[in-house]
Amino acid sequence: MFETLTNKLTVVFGRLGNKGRLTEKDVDEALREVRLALLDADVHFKVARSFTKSVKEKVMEGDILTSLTAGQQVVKAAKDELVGILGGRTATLLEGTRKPSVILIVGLNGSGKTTTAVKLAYHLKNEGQVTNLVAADVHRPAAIDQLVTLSKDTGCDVFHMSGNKQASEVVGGGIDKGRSLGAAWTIVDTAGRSQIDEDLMLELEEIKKASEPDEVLLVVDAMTGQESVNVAREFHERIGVTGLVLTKMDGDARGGAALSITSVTGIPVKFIGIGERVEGLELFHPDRLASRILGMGDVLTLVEKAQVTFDQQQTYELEKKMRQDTFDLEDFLDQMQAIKKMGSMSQILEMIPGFSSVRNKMDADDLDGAHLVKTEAIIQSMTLKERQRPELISGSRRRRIAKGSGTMPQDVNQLLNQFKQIRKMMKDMSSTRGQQKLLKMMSQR
Ligand SMILES: Nc1nc2c(ncn2[C@@H]2O[C@H](COP(=O)(O)OP(=O)(O)OP(=O)(O)O)[C@@H](O)[C@H]2O)c(=O)[nH]1
Ligand SMILES: [Mg+2]
Repeated sequence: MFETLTNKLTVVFGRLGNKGRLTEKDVDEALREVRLALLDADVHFKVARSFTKSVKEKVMEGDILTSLTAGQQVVKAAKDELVGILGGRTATLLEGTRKPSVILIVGLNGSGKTTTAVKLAYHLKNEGQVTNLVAADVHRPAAIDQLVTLSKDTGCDVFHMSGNKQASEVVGGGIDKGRSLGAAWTIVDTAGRSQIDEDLMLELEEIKKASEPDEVLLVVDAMTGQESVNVAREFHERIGVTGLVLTKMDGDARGGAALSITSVTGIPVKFIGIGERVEGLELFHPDRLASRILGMGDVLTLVEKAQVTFDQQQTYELEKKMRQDTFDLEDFLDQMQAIKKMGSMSQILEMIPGFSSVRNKMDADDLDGAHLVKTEAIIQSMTLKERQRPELISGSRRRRIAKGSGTMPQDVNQLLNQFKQIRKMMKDMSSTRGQQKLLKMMSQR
């Protein structure tokens, strides 16, 4: 997400952040580069202009040029401003007073409405809230099947009707169904069109009247560029939009346009879609995204993802093993497989502070595919005893394992060394002193 932008900004701000006192010219030059990088990422020109203008003003008003940490303060001013552009604070879903609260999902054709409806149901269900879905796209014959199939993994009920039904009728039935299930949320997937046309708007108005939604989420494909700003404006004028979902933020979309929407229309972004899988939805946190864009990482999201992925019992046992120093290669394999569930390795690395600069030097394939597959193959070629006591692995065993996994003895060696380091790090971390050290490292960011 925003790789190119992040890379450019990391260079500019990295250079600035390392400087003590600054001249006005230093700041102007840096901000000029920032503005070009923003425009290049398709951020709306007015937004880019007002961003650099505000940062400059803050810097000059604050009289910070002569400070010994001037560079860092400029970076901080830029981050605060970026957070503002992205909407300031995290916007949560609007709940109604009656149950279920109704969420209408609207948007252009192919923007990701159906996928988002399912992801959102999965997200809410994971939070322990009963949620049902309604298939109100009555125009495309395959639409109902698509929703039903995608929802299988969520375990949420999908309401649909056969025959020639009006969308608003289906919605009414779906809300009744939600009520009978005791649902907290009913999510309505609606039909899209290739352009904003009158029929669609009339139908949506009818659905809105029939369902009195608490939340109207407009799904916007982040790849559509500046046009997305107009789409948002028009939907908002006709239907009244309460929140945005930006989808396809996983690609290196020049998603800057999408980022300018809030600033231009005043509608907050509530979620972002990052991938086709049902887990690929994140709450939109302006401060965290700003950190990520500026190459400062996003440790909080990473921790939350880990919490969802690892269950409590597993975490407890892992901690015990770390404390007692009995973590073995069998556990390592389990962990690796669990981490894979958190998302792609490159997505995870993106959230680690400072990693964006290292990441460029690494081959994405190496991160996501080849290397992990190799590591897994090596561990799988070991006997259980070897996994539990890697120190048993002698030269002849090493050759056997390499042969079994289609790798070289050096690869086996490398893995064993890596594992030793990880084990040592874990032991350190599980001590109070190690944790204090880690906290100190993180708080210095
Ligand atoms: N990479 C990526 N693909 C996505 C994301 N969200 C949706 N898609 C893909 O985009 C395509 C269209 O998604 P749908 O959910 O069918 O879009 P829709 O708005 O319901 O489409 P219509 O009902 O035809 O208007 C599908 O191939 C999805 O898998 C995302 O966040 N990232
Ligand atoms: Mg759809």
